[in-house]
Amino acid sequence: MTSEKKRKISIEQARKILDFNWTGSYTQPGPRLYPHQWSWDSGLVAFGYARYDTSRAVRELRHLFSAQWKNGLLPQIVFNPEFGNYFPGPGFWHAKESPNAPEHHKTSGVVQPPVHATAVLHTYRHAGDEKEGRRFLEEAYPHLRSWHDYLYRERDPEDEGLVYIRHPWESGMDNSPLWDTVMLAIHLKAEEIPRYHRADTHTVSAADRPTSSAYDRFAWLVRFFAEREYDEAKIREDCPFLVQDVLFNALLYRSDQDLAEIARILGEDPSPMEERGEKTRRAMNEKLWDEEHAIYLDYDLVSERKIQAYVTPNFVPLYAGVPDEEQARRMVESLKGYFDLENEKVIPIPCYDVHGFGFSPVQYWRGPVWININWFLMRGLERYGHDEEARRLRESIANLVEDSGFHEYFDPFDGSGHGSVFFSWTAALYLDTVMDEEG
Ligand code: 9WN
Repeated sequence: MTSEKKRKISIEQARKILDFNWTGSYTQPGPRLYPHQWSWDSGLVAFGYARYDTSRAVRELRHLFSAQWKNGLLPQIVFNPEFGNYFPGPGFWHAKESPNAPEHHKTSGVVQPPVHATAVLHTYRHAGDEKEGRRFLEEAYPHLRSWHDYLYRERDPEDEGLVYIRHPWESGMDNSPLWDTVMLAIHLKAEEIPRYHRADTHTVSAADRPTSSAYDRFAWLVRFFAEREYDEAKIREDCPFLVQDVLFNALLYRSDQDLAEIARILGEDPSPMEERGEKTRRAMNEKLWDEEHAIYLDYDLVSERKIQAYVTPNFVPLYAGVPDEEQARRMVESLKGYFDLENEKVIPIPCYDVHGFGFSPVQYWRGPVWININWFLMRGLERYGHDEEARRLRESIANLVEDSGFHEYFDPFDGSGHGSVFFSWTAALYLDTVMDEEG
């Protein structure tokens, strides 16, 4: 089969997968493993829908916003009552203990990376009908403002410009080596471990998923939040997991800029968002930048130390425009140590240094290739004018998906697919990647 024909078939398949996972109001990230609505998945699939059906992107984001908490928290999961087979479900979260929980939806009580203002602006720019697009901007704007207000108010109590996450699930990279030292410090006695039944290990290979000791701590943290009725001030008093994460803050900075742009389009004052974003950019460069390795590092607020885990999502500040030109040039050099950007045929960038301690090619977030991280990095390389590297990365993303299928993630050595099949953001970002090339 010619590569052109292969691409045409894969584009059709990607659309079919998104249609298959579309429930009528949101897109399931993966048909069996992830039946509910996930926050950053919804933001990311909007980039695929923007290529062929912006009204779907509008409905996707609208459904997520309809589950926003009264304090602005945009939940990681909006539960669909039709599906019970996911742990932890609403009965474990007890989100209704919070006076801020939404009335008409059941949700989890944590968040995910803030890609939403970026997704909304992108959807608007691709909307065929200018009036409809503008109406959506008007509708989304107050939700986005209160989402960012929540983050800066509740997650940046010292007013540093950096927001913290309080659970690995909030990072979107649940099982990353980034969290190892923090999780190690959570000592649990047998009687402190909540009783629960996992659903994930019945659907996909248990060996690829987080260990049960990681899940014990995930579940324990959820119970910790519920016991404090999701009161952020009470939680931060003694929560053992409080991390200023690079990916999260980089995406927030990017979203701040996009929210400022939305304000400009709507004739509102963009300066509060611009100022807040600028403070975040500066703080990332002052506090999180690692001069020696030319990468940004996460900061653990509990032990008051940088987390020395050199994961590739920590190069995503390139996508957001956080580094200056010289920092970016050094970052790209450093990134080349993780991936052969000179070689056309290789598989895209793994999510962790293949020589890093605790690397695994197949374990969830501990080394496999994720399409969203590669897509951010590709856009980052473009942003700083590394066009040739960006082009190679684009080709390798496209080739991997065309050869292996629309999996959740991939082994960086042999390209085999792992995790959920028919994974929505793989399909959506594949579409955005290859259709970009075709104009
Ligand atoms: C917990 C849905 C989500 C993604 C995350 C990914 C995975 C969930 C899980 O799936 O996390 O949120 O059950 O492991 O790590 O990034 O949003 O696709």
